[in-house]
Amino acid sequence: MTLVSEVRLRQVLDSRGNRTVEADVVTESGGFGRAAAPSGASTGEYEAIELDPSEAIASAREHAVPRLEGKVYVGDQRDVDRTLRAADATDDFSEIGANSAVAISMAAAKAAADVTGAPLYQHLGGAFRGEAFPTPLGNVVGGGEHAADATAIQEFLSAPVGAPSVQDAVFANAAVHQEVHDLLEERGIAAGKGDEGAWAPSIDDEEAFEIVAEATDAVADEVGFEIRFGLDVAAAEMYDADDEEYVYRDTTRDTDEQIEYVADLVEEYDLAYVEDPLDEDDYEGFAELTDRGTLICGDDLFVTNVERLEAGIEQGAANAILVKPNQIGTLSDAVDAVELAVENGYKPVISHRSGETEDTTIAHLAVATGAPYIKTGAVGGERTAKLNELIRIEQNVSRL
Ligand code: 2PG
Ligand code: MG
Repeated sequence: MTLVSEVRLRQVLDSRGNRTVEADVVTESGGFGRAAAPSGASTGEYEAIELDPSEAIASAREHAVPRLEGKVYVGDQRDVDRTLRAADATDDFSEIGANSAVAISMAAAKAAADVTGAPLYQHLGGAFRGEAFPTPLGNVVGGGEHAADATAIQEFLSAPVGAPSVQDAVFANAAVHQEVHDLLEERGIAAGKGDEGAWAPSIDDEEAFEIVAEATDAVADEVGFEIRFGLDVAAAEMYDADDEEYVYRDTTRDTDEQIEYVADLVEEYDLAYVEDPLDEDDYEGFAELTDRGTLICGDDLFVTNVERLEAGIEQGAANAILVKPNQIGTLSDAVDAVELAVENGYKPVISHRSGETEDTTIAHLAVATGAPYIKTGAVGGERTAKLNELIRIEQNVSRL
């Protein structure tokens, strides 16, 4: 056990070119860890609070750093995270910022791993894992809050469920991404990329379904294993609470129509996964849709928060939870959410944010917790940082 000797905080750039918080944690024995906070665009109403990075850093320097330096053992992650909560003294990290908290929390875990000489996934509990790696869900077409004038549904996610290895799965998602490009080109549709590197063509959702279905089928034929696809509807972003309806490009749907629409899509396209098909307050609607089949995942619904997940478990809302450490502020809280989910038969899906850095913590977290899925894009440096790390971990564990 070695004490935290220094916590350094700075602003760096994220993938959108926005400033974010990076933390270095140094230990008395010379251990070192560095991590950076990601940032969402389609943030849930109940997420922990991200402050302006300069304010978050100033506040963390004032309240948290003095409680950590020389006082907390770096290998005791729960104590690190409890100290961050005590320093903040609010429910939602609105004092020091969830961005400062998560960067310090993750950097401390990396410093602890460095001290022991173990890879981060082992330090986080992955020593007995490694047989079942997470299936990466790769964003190949998207719009919503991640790109202007593109699909209403935020993400169309390639899901290579039959891949024999993580490496095969990662390459398959990149191939689907490429195939989508070729199909768009054949149709004469120009497309730039959205925040997560997915194609963001100015097409309606119907055409996106056609293209993604064709692309996943074509790549599945080529690679010889099953590739399905899924969605992040991010429906809270399209929900108009006054009119109680979901607003699409050319149409609106009330809650019953939304449930029928999504259930029909699941059937028609054999969707492997649907995230946030309904508004973040609609536990009942989530429960109804969960009864209709497939993986229904709560992101804005649960915001990696065990209390919100408990409410979901009671009502049978969803059967999967998206886990984003910055939504709740610490690694301990994120792991608690994973454990509660697994105990209750919910699948944890470890996830990136639309604004990311080259930080790879979530790849290690996914392996360490034995999560069956990880959502971290298909292409782009801040996405491939995690995907390539998964490939390395797989090789390390399996000695491929
Ligand atoms: C989501 C995420 C990541 P954001 O909605 O699941 O894909 O987007 O980080 O913008 O909330
Ligand atoms: Mg989401």
